[in-house]
Formats: sequence, C-alpha cells, structure tokens
Amino acid sequence: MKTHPLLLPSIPFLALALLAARATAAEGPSAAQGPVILPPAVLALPVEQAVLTSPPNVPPPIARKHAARVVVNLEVREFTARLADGVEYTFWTYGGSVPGSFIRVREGDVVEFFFANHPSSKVPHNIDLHAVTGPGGGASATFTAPGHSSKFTFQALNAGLYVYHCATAPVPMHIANGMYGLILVEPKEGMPPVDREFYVMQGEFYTTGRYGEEGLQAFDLAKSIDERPPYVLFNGAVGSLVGDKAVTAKVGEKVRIYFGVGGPNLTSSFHVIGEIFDKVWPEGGTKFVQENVQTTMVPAGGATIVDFKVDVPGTYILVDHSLSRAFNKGALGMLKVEGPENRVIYSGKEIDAVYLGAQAEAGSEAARREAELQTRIAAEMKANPVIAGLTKEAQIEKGKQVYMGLCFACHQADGNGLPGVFPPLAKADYMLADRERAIRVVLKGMTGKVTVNGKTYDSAMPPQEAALTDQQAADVLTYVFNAWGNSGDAFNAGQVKSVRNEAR
Ligand code: HEC
Ligand SMILES: [Cu+2]
Repeated sequence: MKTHPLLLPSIPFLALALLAARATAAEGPSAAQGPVILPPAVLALPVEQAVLTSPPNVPPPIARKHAARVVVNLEVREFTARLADGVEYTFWTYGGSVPGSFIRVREGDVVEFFFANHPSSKVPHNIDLHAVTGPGGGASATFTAPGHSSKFTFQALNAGLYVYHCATAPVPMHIANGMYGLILVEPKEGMPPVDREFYVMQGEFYTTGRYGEEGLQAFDLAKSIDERPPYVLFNGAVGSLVGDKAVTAKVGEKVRIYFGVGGPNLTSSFHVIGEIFDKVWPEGGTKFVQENVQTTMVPAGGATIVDFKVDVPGTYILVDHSLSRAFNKGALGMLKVEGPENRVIYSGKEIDAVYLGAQAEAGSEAARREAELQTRIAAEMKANPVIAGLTKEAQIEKGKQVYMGLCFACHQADGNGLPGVFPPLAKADYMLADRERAIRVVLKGMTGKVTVNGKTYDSAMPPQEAALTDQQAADVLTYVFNAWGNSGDAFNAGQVKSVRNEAR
C-alpha cells in the first residue's frame, strides 16, 4: 500500500484529537521525554519477551517467583474481515485480532511497552491499560500516528484482570471497531492451577445495516450514541466460538474463562448454559469472593474470572443472558466437553411424552385422530380417490395441534377470541375474505386497527414465522378455515412459502 496519501487524513485528525484531549477523557499526543533512567535494582531484573496470544487462547501461567522486565510489542492494524456470513467490517485491532492480544505479566513486573501503528492505518491510535498506575493508563504516552511507534514503561503494581482499550477520539468509535483486550497481572502467589484457560470478550458493533445485512458495513455513529447495536458479539464475529471454533474440554477438567467487556456501552450478564461457576473473581479483582454463581455481571470496561469443573459431556452455550443479544445479535459461544456420561449427575432425556397441560385433551385427541387418519390414508392409497379429502382432514388435525400450541392462548379454543382484545377466527369475515392476507397475518403478525364481524380491535399480534414451518402454517390455516363452522380449501406449503419470501 502507498503510505503518504493514507497519512493525509490523520493530520486534521491530530488537531482534533489535540483539542479533544483538553476537554474529554480522550488522549492526544504528549511530547517524548526520552528513555526512563531505571534504578540498578530494576536494571538487574531478567528481561523477557511477553508471550501474546489471540483469542480464545491465553498465554501460559507465569512460573517464575520473582519480578522481571517484560517487553511487550503490540502493533495496531486496520483491516476488513468477516463480521458475519456475507457481512464485512473494517476492524481496528491490537495485534490483528478482536479482542486484541492477551497480555500476561506478574505483579511487580516492570513492563516496557512498545506500541506501533502500522503504516497502512488511516488514523492515530493509543492504548489505555487499566492495569497501569498513571494518568490515562498510558494513553497520551502511546498516542501514535500511522507509520510511527511509541514506547513507555510502567510497573504492574496491582494484580488483577484488566481491560485495555484505545482512548483516541472519538473513543467509543475506536472501541466499537474492536480496539480492546485483556491484560492479566498475576498475583505474586500465582493463580490457582486449572486444566484449561480461555479468553473471551464481549463487544458491540454498530453497523449501518441491520443484523445480517450483507456487504461491507460502516460504523453508525447515531446507533452508537443511542446504544442500539445490531451486533453484540463474543470475540469479534458471529460464530467465532461456535461449531468447529468452539472451545473444548474433557470431563473432569477445571476450566477458567477470562471474560472481559470492551463495550463500548453495554454491560454483560455472563452465563454458561448448563454450568455453574464454582468460583468467581468479580470485576477482575484478585479475590474470588463468590462461589456457585449462575450469572455474573461484567461492566463495560471491566472483566471477570470464572472457574468451573465440567462433570458431564455435552455442549455448553456461553451467552450474555440479556438473551436477545444471544439469540438475535450474536452473543453466543460454545464449550464442547467430551468424556464419559455420568447419568446420576445428568441423566439426559429419560422419557419423551406429549404434554399439553390444559389443552392436553384437545391436543392429544387431535394427535390420535391424525395418526388414525394417516393409517387410513395409507390403506386407501392403493385404490381409492377419496385420498384428497382425507389429506385435508389430516392437515386439519395437524393444524389443530399447532393451534393448541400457538394460537389458542389468544384466539381461544372455541375460536371466539376475547372481547375487545383478541379478534375471533370463528366465522371471521376479515379472515375468510382474503386467504393470502390471512397467511400474511399469521407469518408477519398484525398491528393497528382491524374490524372483524363489526367489532374493531386495536391490538398487536406477534409474528409467528419463526415458530412455524411452511407446512405447519399451511396446516394451522387449513384448520382455522375449517373449524367452528368455517369452511374453505386446504392451504399448501407453497402458498405459505411465497408469502414468507415477500419483500417487506
Ligand atoms: C399473543 C396473542 C396472539 C397469538 C398467539 C395469535 N394471535 Fe392472531 N391476532 C391477535 C391479535 C391481537 C390480533 C388483532 C391485531 C390487531 O388488532 O391489529 C390478531 C389477528 C389475527 C387474524 C386477523 C383478524 C381476524 O380475526 O380475522 C388472524 C387470521 C389471526 N390472528 C390468526 C392467528 C393464528 C392462526 C394464530 C396462531 C398461528 C394466531 N393468530 C396467534 C393475537 C394473537
Ligand atoms: Cu484507536
């Protein structure tokens, strides 16, 4: 890449950053003061190069029992990569990953921090390490234009798990583009040993497009100010800890997760479905103050350490238990555990039976009747042209089961709805007048005023498309069009499919 045209945009930016540094927490450049004169005791310390890892990996535990001068080399790179399938984003990274490289030092170490901003970068960057004692956490000392490097030294006085992040204006944008990571300052006595350690960080992405909208997505400042991210992610991409990228362990092992939240805005309710944290070091502090925790809250710009033993095999899902973020915005990962079953701790499914609660009678009656009709269809198949009629009847019975599971709660078993709240489906002029519209209501839901049999309703029906296959929707519509005195032709899956695929 050519260097000098890319440097141009940084010049007005530098001026802006300088101004911003006066008034805000954002840090601009500070003049270089020359190398620090280290006292002989520090100079005598052994020098070692820090091992940096990209997520979900964690550098090995520190074995030494004394302080060292630890050299950290961290390079900022801006590049475009996958955010989700078909979706690209220009990430700003520490060390080429989101979150950035995991740094591990020991309490009392003197850290010589070399910070480089790749020549292909478009803007300056810096780093504020929460593990640093000193103004800005290193931010002004490391403010670095593209194609430059900086160095500063700090002593890791306090043990703990700390977030680091960019503090260059506009700070939320730099963080939202992926500029955060974790630094662990191990206490002098070390961390209790475990079998596996993983590195996971949560952060939001504010794309101009909605979740899943394809193509290269730009950063949306308005959404970031409103804290309305289309994506809330673990480790920088949808699916970064899923399927063959899941983290793994074996039954009987102790697992530790170093979990941080880059934000820039949201707090995480960190939870692993099917596990209980045996120990939690809340807020990344050095005391595990709680045992047997289900969900631990991790603030933006904060971290936590959780330990748990895995007792039975299976897939454990990591989520932000603000669950729309997990199921609709991507905050979901997996831990796959292999090994022998222990059916006393967890039996797995023992019995599979139909249970429909209050609707049990109607529901299981319909199921019985469907099975009966299926047998009759098979028998009639060979010779009889009555098949068509029976197929519709079977669809009605299937549809009734769907109705009893999904629609019944609002539209009621007798199809009469509830006065003023839920419109009737029995002899409903509105529904019966337009079959295609009825499909649309079921799939896409309905809001606003609607008049059914002379009465006006102004309420909302949630979309059912996520809950229904095309065939199930066809079945339930066939049922409601033929129950309670209604009569109409059967619906088929093809008709539902074409409505489902309509552009909104
Ligand atoms: C959570 C309650 C709820 C559920 C569940 C629900 N509906 Fe509705 N439905 C409504 C409401 C409320 C309206 C009217 C919306 C409005 O006022 O704009 C409505 C409207 C309708 C209409 C158009 C109005 C009419 O009466 O002709 C049809 C058809 C319909 N629903 C069918 C279904 C079917 C089939 C299911 C199950 C797959 C279902 N609904 C599930 C609440 C619900
Ligand atoms: Cu930055």
